[in-house]
Amino acid sequence: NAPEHGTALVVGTGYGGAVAALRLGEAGIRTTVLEMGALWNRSGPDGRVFCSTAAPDHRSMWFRTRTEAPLATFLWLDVVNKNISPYPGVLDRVRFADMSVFVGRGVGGGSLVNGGMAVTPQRAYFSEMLPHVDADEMYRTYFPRANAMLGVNSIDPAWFETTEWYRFSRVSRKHAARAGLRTTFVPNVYDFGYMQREAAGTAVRSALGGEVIYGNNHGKRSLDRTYLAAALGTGNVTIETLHRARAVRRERDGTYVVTADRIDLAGKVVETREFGCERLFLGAGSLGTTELLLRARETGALPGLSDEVGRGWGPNGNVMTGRANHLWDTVGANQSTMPVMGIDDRDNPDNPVFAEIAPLPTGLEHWVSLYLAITRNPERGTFRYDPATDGVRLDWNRAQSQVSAASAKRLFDRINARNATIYRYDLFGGNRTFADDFTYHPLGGCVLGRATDDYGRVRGAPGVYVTDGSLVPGSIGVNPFVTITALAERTMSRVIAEDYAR
Ligand code: FAE
Repeated sequence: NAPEHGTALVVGTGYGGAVAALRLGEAGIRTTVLEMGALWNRSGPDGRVFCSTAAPDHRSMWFRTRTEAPLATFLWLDVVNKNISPYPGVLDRVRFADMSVFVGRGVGGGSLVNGGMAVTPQRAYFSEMLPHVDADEMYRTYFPRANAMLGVNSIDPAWFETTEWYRFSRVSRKHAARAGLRTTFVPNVYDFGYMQREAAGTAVRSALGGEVIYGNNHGKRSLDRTYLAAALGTGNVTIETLHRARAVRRERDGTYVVTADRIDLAGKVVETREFGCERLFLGAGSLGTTELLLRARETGALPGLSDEVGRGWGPNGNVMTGRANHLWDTVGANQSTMPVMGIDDRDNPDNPVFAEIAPLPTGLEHWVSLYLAITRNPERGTFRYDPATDGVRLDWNRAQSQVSAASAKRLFDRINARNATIYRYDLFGGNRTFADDFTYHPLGGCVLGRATDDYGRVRGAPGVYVTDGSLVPGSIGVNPFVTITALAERTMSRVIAEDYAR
């Protein structure tokens, strides 16, 4: 296979990859994008692109025979997961020894499966995590740019107060208030105008139809409708789907070659291709980018990479928990899948927590208040290359997760005490009240200013850049995609102005 020379190559179509693709395309640079997942634009036999959470089929998960939803059971029954046939479905759960990581697969990456919560971090905590980044510039230029491009909007507070679809949030707000805790609205990329039409019965239901972790058929401004659509619109960007980048090497002339396996819908490798490029932008996410760079360093393909590659990983302190409400405190059979409110105790110096009030849309009253708490867990994990499997292992243990669970427990013990309520034991398996063994927010592995310079230029590999969540050092205190997008915007404007001008 002769290398096919393009000017720039992007790996991954999540937030980091999508920003890179658009800004390169706009600058007139011919850009090829490799994405291991599928393009989600064609309806199945049921007339829908994505399957629903309640009735998952082959489209739900990445090559599985059974779904692996985050909430395993309900009333201790295994009613949530279903048998499916293997297919390049949209949600993947990557299992390491003591931590599993949920990620999106497909054109749009995590934006296809996530809850759409679009939160700009507190400035003080952003600066604590990323002290070398000019916060003035971020909050003046790049956070506003990211919010505008992603189509972030907020729920109409008047509608929120009256609609049955957010009763679950109002009940949790009341319980938090009794414990002296503040709540705040959380912006989202889901179109709230569309959601109100769903509620009125004039639009097809998506968020109000139980759709989220296996994709939304309507309403959500995922990246394929924002950044990636704009990138393709430049005429300079092409996306190769079902292409999994496996290896990176540097040629004598300083260009790079990425080896990628093209798979079919059964997961079989049908072709191995080489893509040459002058500059390589890694947007394969915290797991994908770190694995590519670790493998390149450890197999000797890019021996100059820093020892920092693989370090500084964290789950953003994610913990889920559920509380059992009193019979008179109904949360409603009808629940929107898009969270819009969080318990905001981030300014508590003893135990800062941001706990989102999560829906549990089963179509039945269940009296459960569910939460995704984002704690400030300072523990960090390390990825190591395993030559036996040609994959990576994650050094992260249960005691490290316990730090997150303990912090969430301090907050929810307060709420339970003031409301005379208890935790639910039936949701996460093993009678556990806190699920701290999985994360939706993998961050780090190629931390900004350590494995890269302050603009994502990979140390020891000139012309290679990281633009995704692997830059963020393990914690950002809120849901991460706005931060990832804003940092990618900052990197791309610097790289196009400086590196391409040379
Ligand atoms: P990401 O979006 O993961 O994109 C990486 C892309 O690269 C994917 O499309 C991969 O398929 C692809 N890829 C990986 N390896 C390769 C390879 N070797 N070759 C080719 N392609 C590859 O990365 N965040 C929020 O801010 N708000 C939320 O409400 C929220 N809810 C979430 C709910 C769920 C269920 C999940 C899973 C995540 C949620 N997140 C949320 C996290 C958010 O989606 C995540 O931080 C970003 O998607 C990460 O963006 P990256 O660009 O780093």
